[in-house]
Amino acid sequence: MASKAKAAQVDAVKTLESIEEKFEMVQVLNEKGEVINDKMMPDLSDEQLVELMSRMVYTRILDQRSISLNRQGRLGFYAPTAGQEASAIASHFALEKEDFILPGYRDVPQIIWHGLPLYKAFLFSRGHFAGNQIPEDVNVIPPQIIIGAQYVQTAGVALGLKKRGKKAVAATYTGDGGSSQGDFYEGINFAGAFGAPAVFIVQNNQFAISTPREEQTAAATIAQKAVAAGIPGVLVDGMDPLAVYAVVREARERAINGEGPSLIETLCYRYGPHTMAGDDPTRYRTSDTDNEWEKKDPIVRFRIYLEGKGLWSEEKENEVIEKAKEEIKEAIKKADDTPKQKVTDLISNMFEELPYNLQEQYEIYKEKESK
Ligand SMILES: Cc1ncc(C[n+]2csc(CCOP(=O)(O)OP(=O)(O)O)c2C)c(N)n1
Ligand SMILES: [Mg+2]
Repeated sequence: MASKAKAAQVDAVKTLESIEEKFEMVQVLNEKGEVINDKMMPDLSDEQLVELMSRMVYTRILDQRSISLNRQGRLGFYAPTAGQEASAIASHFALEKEDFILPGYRDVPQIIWHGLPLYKAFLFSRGHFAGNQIPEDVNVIPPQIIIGAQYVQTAGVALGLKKRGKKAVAATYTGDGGSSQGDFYEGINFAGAFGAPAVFIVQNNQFAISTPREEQTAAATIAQKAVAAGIPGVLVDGMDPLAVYAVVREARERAINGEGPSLIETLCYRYGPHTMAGDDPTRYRTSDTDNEWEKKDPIVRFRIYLEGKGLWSEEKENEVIEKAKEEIKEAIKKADDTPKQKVTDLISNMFEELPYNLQEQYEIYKEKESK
């Protein structure tokens, strides 16, 4: 006769539910640009607020121009960023020059604001090796294409910073899709175990190409995945620049104070396609959902907030737009003027010492290129 099941000692379902409900979304500005959470209001000067807005507007223009240049065949690989400006730019604004950034392919704006010259970002898009030659004083590594791989690398960079006694963090970005990768878990777990000063950001734009967030994980939030690694996790409104700045700044403070890494999920939306390589978002998203998210636009809400404080105007915005267009024009010209990549460049840039088979190929191409 089957023995009666023992009464459960703990209610595992209740434990899960009680954890999940704690991950409420942090917000400072609502969709109308009103402050709804003064306690979280970051300590930013008027000048810094204007700078943050300027960078977001500039980045939106850069996105529009990049899409157009791509359509003209003047850029190569490009992953659109519109809609993600609060998530990407305000999170980066909370970092310092000495911090390291390990980006994914959609995080090119953050590394530009960290110091990568714009023309190099365009060369990266064209697959030119010079786009991945980062100036010595710019603490970034080239954008990662392998989903999630940068999370493991970030744990290593952060541990290196800790061992050298630096007051700096390693910050990284992946997407909602990236949070399903093994590298994601390995990275946050390792950094947690070693108390490494890392800031792990997941830009949850709710789609991994066409796969919706709901099919990505049974977890109610991505932020709660921090619990298993024993590190703090925060869910933040990724369309709200002030909330994003506040939570990333706090995570950075904890990290440099020796309190280890954090995981931050920024809930946002990409307005455009996944990349310019040809996916059609209308096949996996409705225009109703697009419209709903465009109402939450980070630039619109920040503009209303700043205008209310007398810090922003149409004139100011136009100045930023003109500056962006001018700089983009100069940068694309500089990219055009960069000598074309040769096969020998590609080979010689891969290794310090060439293996014999590549040495042979190198000689063959050198000969061809000399004609
Ligand atoms: C390891 C690996 N698997 C699959 C791919 C193909 N791939 C490129 S982008 C992408 C979706 C990633 O989505 P997400 O992490 O949500 O980032 P998003 O593009 O939305 O910013 C996939 C599966 C890849 N680049 N690397
Ligand atoms: Mg995504």
